[in-house]
Amino acid sequence: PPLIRREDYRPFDWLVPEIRLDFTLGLERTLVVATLKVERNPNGEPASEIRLNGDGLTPLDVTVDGHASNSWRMEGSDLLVDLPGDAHEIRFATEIAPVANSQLMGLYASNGMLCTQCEAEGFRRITFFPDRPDVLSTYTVRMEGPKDAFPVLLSNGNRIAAGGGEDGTHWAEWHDPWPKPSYLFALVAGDLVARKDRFTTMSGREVDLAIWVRAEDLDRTGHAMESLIKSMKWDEQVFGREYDLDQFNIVAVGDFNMGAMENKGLNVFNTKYVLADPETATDGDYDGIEGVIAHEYFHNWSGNRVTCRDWFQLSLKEGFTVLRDQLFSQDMQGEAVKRIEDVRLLRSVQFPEDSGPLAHPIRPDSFREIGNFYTSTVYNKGAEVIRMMRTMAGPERFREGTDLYFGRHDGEAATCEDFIRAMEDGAGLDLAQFRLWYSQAGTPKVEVSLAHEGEAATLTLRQTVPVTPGQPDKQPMPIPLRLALLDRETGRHNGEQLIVLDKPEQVHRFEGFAAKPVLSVNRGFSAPVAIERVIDSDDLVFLAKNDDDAFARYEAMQELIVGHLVAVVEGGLDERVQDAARSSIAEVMRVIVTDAALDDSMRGELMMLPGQTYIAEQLTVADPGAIHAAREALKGWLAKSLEMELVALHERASGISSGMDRAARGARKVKTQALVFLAAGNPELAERMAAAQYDAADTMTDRQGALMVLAGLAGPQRTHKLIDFYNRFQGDALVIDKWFSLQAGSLHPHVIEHVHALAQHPDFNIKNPNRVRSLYMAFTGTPLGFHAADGEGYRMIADLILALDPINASTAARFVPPLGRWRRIEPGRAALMRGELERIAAHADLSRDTFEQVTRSLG
Ligand code: B3K
Ligand code: ZN
Repeated sequence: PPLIRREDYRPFDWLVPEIRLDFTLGLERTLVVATLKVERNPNGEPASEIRLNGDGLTPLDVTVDGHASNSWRMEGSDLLVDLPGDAHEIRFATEIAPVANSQLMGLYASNGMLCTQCEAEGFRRITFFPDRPDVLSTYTVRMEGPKDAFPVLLSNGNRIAAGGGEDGTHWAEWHDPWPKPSYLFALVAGDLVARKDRFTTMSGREVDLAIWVRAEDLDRTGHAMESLIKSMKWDEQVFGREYDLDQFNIVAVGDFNMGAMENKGLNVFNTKYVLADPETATDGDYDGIEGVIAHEYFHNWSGNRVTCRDWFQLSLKEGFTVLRDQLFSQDMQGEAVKRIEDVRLLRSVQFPEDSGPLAHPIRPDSFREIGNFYTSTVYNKGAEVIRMMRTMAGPERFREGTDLYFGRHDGEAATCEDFIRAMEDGAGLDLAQFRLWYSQAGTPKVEVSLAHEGEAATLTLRQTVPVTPGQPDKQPMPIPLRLALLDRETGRHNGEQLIVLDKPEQVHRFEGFAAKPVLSVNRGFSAPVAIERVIDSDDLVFLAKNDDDAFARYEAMQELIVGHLVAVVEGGLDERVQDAARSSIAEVMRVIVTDAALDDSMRGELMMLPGQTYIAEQLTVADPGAIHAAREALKGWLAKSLEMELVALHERASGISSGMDRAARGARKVKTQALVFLAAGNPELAERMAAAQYDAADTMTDRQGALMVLAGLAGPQRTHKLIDFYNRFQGDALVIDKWFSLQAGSLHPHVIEHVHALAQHPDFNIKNPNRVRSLYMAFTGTPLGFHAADGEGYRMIADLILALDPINASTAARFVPPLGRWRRIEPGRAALMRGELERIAAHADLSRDTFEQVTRSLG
């Protein structure tokens, strides 16, 4: 497969101002007649033919300007049609087989319904078209099909006509007035019911809202609808963005490659991000739904009204939209906890990506398969980069920048450079050097030290940007650091400052400190960097107890624990030093567990130990077994030292009534956190308490939390509750997904055998991405399973990739990165991981997706 380069971008030679699609729908066979109005692009090259992308299609009945045409040919899978003049109408038909489409790209069948997924290059599996985001057309879509199988017919925009035939068929015609690229096209046909509501926009437009699901799921759509209405309101208030059609439809689908898709006026969602009630969805699921509904809705402006010129610009819409959904969720649920959650995700997924063989800038320079670049780097680091602009400009000036961006580029396919320029002009920032954040990969490292002499504190900051594949030399980048100097006695400070570190080294002097203050730096995680600071553990303890920035408080706790665990793993630590470190961690943890002034949501965050992958990131070469052992040992020690406090916390939290308010949610969070610790210190007690929590549970949050703890324990309650859970929820796909992933992601020493057995379970289905992910993605996080020293876990994932690749390439390729981490793992396991990658690479018929990921990972 060829390498596509950002530098090679050329405008398309033709414009396609209008397209009409006529579908004759069937699950086995669907006929598509496409009619394209094409005109020469004044900005393109004069060409005698037009290239229409296809993927696995055969053109039928090609006509040009109403006459049957022979002047076309195929080149690979593309259709090339001769066009002598400046404007033509091209028409052709294609025939597709939705039930046979296991890739779930293009038009496919799910549970008897038909639906589409076109981003990034799925439209070419439906019909021939210049399938690139800079070709914008207005779409008119007519669908016709059997009324009993497909009573509901949906597409983008507004429904303009509908009718029925005598023969049991019916039809509907939709028109979308907003020009859009093909990746935003969508069609849905099925036996669905809707939760309906209305929204009046700020200028008074009445919008009909509908969330379409299978009849049995209707009563689980309330939260999604509330989230949608909140998102629409928030985007008006915070970004001044108003909805622009008379209808907004969301459809939930059980077979879907990712979370959801922002098709214009017709968002298609994974059921996971729509359906919720307290018995079947956790508090985390509720938040996920709110965030993803918002994300897709926000794309209506950041993505649809202003789209991307080419796929290298993906972060233009994704990074920006992730930031928008993060800010929304911060406003809905509280800023501190949301920020901590976002940073945890960034560090556990994006940091490892940025330090491994798949590292790429948020605006990549080349790819073979764009599907491989829907990454945490493009999404989450992309959001961090725009968040830094917001931090430097302040929210008001940032808003001026986004207003200018939307105003300037409405209706266009834009670039990251366009966004940066709008920020410079609208927000008044100088981003000349800041552009490096778009072109350089790798997580910058910032070394921080604070000295004190006389009345002055001197801060020294030093940055390095690590070497990444294809980028041996790096320039220093502007790194905005929010910081404060805390008085050691009072814990107070005289205000926060923003320092932008834009040189390799900078020194800042602060006067008026008779005693050495304690430095709180990168507050709110103002820059996505790794801070390395010289700091006493006493100061970390002080910050963990006193810092008024919630994130910084969390961070101090993490740093304290990571420092200890890294020292343990690196070995040679003398017993006394080790005990002293553990005692100081236990001391802070006691304050966190018992502090009456802390709210439980925040307490739950502060109690969370740094994750396995984040700890591994701190080591040049990691031994997953050793990290796991050290982490469990610390957990056990903390549980033993704080057993009474943890039991009391669990008891108090159990007394808080169920409900969806902040207090009840916080209580549920700390309850399970307490069990997680106790399981490592006193497994018999934890088993009893978890079983009781399971039995008393009136929410999925409590039930899942209890079962997660039991799944990692050896006692009899493990089996009892797993059987009960299965019987209780059999047939509810989203809950059975949880049942799979709780077992596959557990700390149980026999997790590999469990996963082998689950793969044979009648409910396992390799064609359903949710089920595949719930079994195997959860497994790739297990130190004792995936990283089993004999390589059996690696082999299992490689076998999965090979089996899944011909069925669903984009899902298969997502399992490659865990194996690609080999360079950072101890030599024994590294060789085994590499061996599995080589075994995959040796297969001749790999998809473009898997081929690219495997070769880059071996690189
Ligand atoms: N834009 C889609 C992602 C499409 C992924 C295609 N492989 C969802 C989102 O980010 O909102
Ligand atoms: Zn998105």
